[in-house]
Amino acid sequence: EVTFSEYMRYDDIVAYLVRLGQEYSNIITTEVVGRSFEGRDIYLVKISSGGSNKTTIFAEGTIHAREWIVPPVMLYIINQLVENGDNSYLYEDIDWAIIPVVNPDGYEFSHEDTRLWRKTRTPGTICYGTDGNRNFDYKWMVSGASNWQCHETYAGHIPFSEPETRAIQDYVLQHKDDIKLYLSVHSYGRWMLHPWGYTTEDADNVAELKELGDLFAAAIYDVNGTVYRVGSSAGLLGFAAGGSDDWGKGGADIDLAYTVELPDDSFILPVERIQPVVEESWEGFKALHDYIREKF
Ligand code: 0X9
Ligand code: ZN
Repeated sequence: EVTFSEYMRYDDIVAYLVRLGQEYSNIITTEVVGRSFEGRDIYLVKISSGGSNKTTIFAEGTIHAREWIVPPVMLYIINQLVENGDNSYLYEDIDWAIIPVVNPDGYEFSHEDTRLWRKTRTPGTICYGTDGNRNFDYKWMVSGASNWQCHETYAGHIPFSEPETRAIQDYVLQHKDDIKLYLSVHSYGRWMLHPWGYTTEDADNVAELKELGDLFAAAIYDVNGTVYRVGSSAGLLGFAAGGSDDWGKGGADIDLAYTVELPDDSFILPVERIQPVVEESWEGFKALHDYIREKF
């Protein structure tokens, strides 16, 4: 069963998703969209009231293993959409496609061995792992990424070298005409980041990106007073190319793409923080939905 009072292991997350898929088969389907390097199934959950080619919100999380607050936030979105009857309006016109854990190998490794593990678990000749969020094929390696396999931001020997990032690529490209919002969920720092990460030049639609980012931040602020900062990745955090958000916008042509950096000021949050963070984040995601539903 799902819990927001402790951090769940990957097998328990999958068991919950599969159980939901069986119990609420009219609105939720689970799909294995890829297999991690170590052979774990990568699950995508689709929530839809039916029909085809509907406007879709795509969200992926846990590309980075140590960001443990991300899985609960992803699961809370799914839980609230499916198990809370008051929320059915949120999938009336809009489909949701959610990959809660992109990097299950790293996530499990961060539980079993190295708590602050970030990368995948693909072995190199000397070191393990590629930074999934430097591995996407848009302006790959042009800034803020490493070609050294032992570095935390190792971009991989080629773009999309990782089965985990390829799973995202395959799904998103297959559904790119329907996906109107691309979300990459990370921690930490309370940032709502929009492209670009590879350059400090403005995106063509920077005004709209900022406007919607501000709506997200305002909805969250109203819950517990948590303050998010909104702006471009490179401008606020510094250069980092090969991120999934930049690829979503520049590679897959999804105009509205973001990286959410959840609270707090560490990768390690006490379990008492899970419930307040998932609740406030949910208000932010609902605000994003409302905008997308209105616009498309
Ligand atoms: O550096 C990252 O990959 C993200 N920060 S994290 O602390 N979660 O690692 C920020 C990514 C922002 N987007 C791009 N740079 N494209
Ligand atoms: Zn991250």
